Amino acid sequence: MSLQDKDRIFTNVYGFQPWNLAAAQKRGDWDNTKDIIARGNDAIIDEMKASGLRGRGGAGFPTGLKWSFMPKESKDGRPSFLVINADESEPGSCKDREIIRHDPHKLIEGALIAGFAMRARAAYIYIRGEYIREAQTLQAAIDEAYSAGLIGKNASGSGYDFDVFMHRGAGAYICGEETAMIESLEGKKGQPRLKPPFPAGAGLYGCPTTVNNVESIAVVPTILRRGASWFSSFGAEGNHGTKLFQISGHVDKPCVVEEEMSIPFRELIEKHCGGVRGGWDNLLAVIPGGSSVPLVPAADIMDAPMDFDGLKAVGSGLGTAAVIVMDKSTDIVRAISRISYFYKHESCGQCTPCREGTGWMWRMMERLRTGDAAVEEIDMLYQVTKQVEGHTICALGDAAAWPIQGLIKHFRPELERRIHEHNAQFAPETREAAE
Ligand code: L3W
Ligand code: SF4
Repeated sequence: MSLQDKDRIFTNVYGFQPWNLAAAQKRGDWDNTKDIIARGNDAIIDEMKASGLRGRGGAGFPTGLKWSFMPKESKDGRPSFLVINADESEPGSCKDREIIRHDPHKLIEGALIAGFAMRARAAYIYIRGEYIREAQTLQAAIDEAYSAGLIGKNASGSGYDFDVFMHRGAGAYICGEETAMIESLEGKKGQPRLKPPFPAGAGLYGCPTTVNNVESIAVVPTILRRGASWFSSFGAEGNHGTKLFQISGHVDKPCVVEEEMSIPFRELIEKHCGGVRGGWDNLLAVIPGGSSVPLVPAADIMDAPMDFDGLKAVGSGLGTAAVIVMDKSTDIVRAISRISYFYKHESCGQCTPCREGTGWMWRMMERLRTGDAAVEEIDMLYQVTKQVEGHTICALGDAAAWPIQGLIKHFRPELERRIHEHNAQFAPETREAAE
């Protein structure tokens, strides 16, 4: 089970060809887009549902179903909007960056088709502030598409008017959360809103809005050209399609690669990364979906299907498919502590369990890193993660709790070893002997 070149959607992911419109059209982008639009809004949504595409931004929510939540009729003359999440900030994630750098027309064409299907007036692409060159490329591609009449008035000759705007973020991870992104687009502080209402009911400027990840939108034109059954022929039941995996850490050749969903972990790494540094016996653990999902120890991940359900079955998740491989040279406690620091730093601070809990958990993780703690505090830390998980406005609280829970579940002996070692070092008899 693995993908052949002819089945890849992102044929220019490594930038061997130019990103510009002429080159994109040679690769098949913008080919009779008008005909796809002529199929009609509901036919497109039905095709997307049949394809089995699940959101590629982390949550894996069925894309066609999400689109179907958008109203068919405008209430009080309110427009609908598509917001595209290009605020790629999850540690380990670097796929949307490659799409924007090398295949931006796939994203813009996808925005038009998705926007049409949902009867949206415009798409706002919210791009991570640090992506400076990517923002330049994206804006240049949007300008090309306007000049060629592909978007704007009578987009692609379809009779449908559709605008695409790019908006640059300012460096906050939390603006990748869909409602914080909407707040930020409205010019406010990027803080998540309570859900419900979901954006489809009340989103940007109070109007019906769908927020989709870059990859979710960029695959839309190819799915509609090649057909839902082509896309759904890849991957396991409920986990269909192809997927950009981003593999970093202790492999011989880190890379971003499009592969079939559900490919077993070991096959993914052997085929594209040249294996684990120092051989398979040297593998310690893997964070398979970006820093928000729990780590999986080596023995459990080897044969795991790299998809939403396969990784859930081993206590983790696919997230954005940012696969972080750690060999036995990794200080695993330090690695998770560093992730804890990230969430403490990125908490927007509006709910107490997250604002106070992320700082508390990080300080506790630092004590466990040095061993300056009591064994009972491991359980106390676990209890605190449970108080944070599920008790916050957005998923950042969960994201801060889960990596620590994974560490305690799988590496408790290592935490205890450090405590015992530290205590032995500072025991009175040890100190006296040293003096
Ligand atoms: C209408 C309903 N809409 C759900 C929509 C909802 C959203 C989507 C998924 O978090 C995860 C998070 C990170 N009526 C609906 C409905 N929706 N029920 O479906 O919603 P949800 O709440 O399951 O997830 P979320 O809040 O969007 C996203 C995880 O992704 N993550 C990755 C983060 C990645 C980045 C990046 O750099 N790209 O930040 C990794 O695991 O932890 O669990 O649209 O409106 N009844
Ligand atoms: Fe803000 Fe954290 Fe609450 Fe999310 S969970 S709204 S980041 S304080």
